[in-house]
Amino acid sequence: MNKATFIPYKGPRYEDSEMMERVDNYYQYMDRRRSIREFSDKAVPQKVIENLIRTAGTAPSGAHKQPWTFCAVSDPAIKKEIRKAAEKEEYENYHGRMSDSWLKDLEPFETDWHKPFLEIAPWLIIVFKKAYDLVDGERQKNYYVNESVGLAAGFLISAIHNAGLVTLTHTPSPMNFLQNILNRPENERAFLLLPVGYPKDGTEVPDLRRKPLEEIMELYDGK
Ligand code: IYR
Repeated sequence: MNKATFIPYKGPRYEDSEMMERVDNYYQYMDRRRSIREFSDKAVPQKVIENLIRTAGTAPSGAHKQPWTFCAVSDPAIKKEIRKAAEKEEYENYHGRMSDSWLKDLEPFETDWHKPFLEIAPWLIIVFKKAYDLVDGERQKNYYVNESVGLAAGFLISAIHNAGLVTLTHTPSPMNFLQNILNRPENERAFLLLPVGYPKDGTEVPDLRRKPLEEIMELYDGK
């Protein structure tokens, strides 16, 4: 049996007033994050992308299996190939595979099958989930894979926002072309594609409203 070694926890701790200020600032800051579909081609240093991915890798995961791989693509030839394959799938989605009610729900976002951002954004990060690990050719089970990789993707998105950069949670469907183009092993499945970069000058976002606290929180305080 593997026995864990335990070490003292060294996380931060704040007095109540500082905590109040921090949670308010963090909320205000995160509330400025928006999904962006129009990117500038301005370069982002590889070191920045590496640290964003390091941050994503701090997410909790089932039995600490860390069942993820983040592919960082800046090669224009690969980006072009990904765009071509994604647009082929999306064309089918928008011309028959998506239901009328789905298309209607997407109208406010003015999306269509064209995905130029896949070539314009300086980086594409493709998040893969590892359904299982391959250790010396043997399958080893991972746990709560979707939850774990979803959490890591959330950490990544907040790290991108913290860097003053923007992204879009893009899910071309089906996504198996990514596994082929990026030559990933058989235990990896594409989970999410995130273009990362600066927004195009003057880009606009839909005037959405986020649900207020009363709509997303139910309190059980015994009173
Ligand atoms: N994957 C398609 C369609 C799409 C679906 C949802 I749900 C969105 O929130 C946005 C788009 C596309 O990328 O256009």
